Amino acid sequence: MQIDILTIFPDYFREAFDYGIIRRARAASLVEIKAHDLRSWTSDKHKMVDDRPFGGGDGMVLKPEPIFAAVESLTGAKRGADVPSNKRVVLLSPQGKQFTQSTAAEFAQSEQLVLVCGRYEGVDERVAEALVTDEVSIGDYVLSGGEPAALVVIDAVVRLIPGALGSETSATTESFSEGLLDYPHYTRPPDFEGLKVPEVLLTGHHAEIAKWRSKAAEEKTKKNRPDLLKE
Ligand code: 6GU
Repeated sequence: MQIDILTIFPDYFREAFDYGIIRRARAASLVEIKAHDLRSWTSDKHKMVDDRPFGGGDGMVLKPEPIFAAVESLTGAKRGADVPSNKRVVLLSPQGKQFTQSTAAEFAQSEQLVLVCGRYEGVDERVAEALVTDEVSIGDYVLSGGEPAALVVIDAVVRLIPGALGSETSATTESFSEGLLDYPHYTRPPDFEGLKVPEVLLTGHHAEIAKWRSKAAEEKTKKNRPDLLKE
């Protein structure tokens, strides 16, 4: 997979992909990740990427021309409708559809992912209307730019690329893939300052342990994410 990030802060991503699973996936050539400076697709001498909003109001809006030019040079497609089905062009914005584990699984199937990071008070809407294949948000809060969201999306996607995780089963038993949160995990010591590990986990009785884990996952979900149980 090729991942291209379009941003006015390419240095934000320095070292971001040098750790853990993403580093391993890159080293194994499962994914190549590049951060591109949006300003390199400007054609004026001041390298302007933003302009004032039509209709008035506070703040600046990212101009369409550099973003359209960048996406065309990275994907070969001029419009979202012309982007081949093995590629995704994704606008990261608080107005996007909620990014979930199933979005991550879908994106993990693609050969190229272009992530467009929004900035300032917004991005010219023609990018969402005509250029991208998807517009996603990572949650109901406002970030000052799409860059942290790009990191989140890349992490969630790369670990789902076949071969990126140590064991192929670990992605299917974790939180959300079954509609529930993950079960609680414990390691040594069995008694930490009076805080005990549930007895059943120390027995080696695999059927009982599986039963305990499934019940504990349900209880944890009821406590922290009751919304998931209603689905
Ligand atoms: Cl993708 N971008 C910004 N700027 N804010 C967000 C977001 C994205 N997702 C949640 N909040």
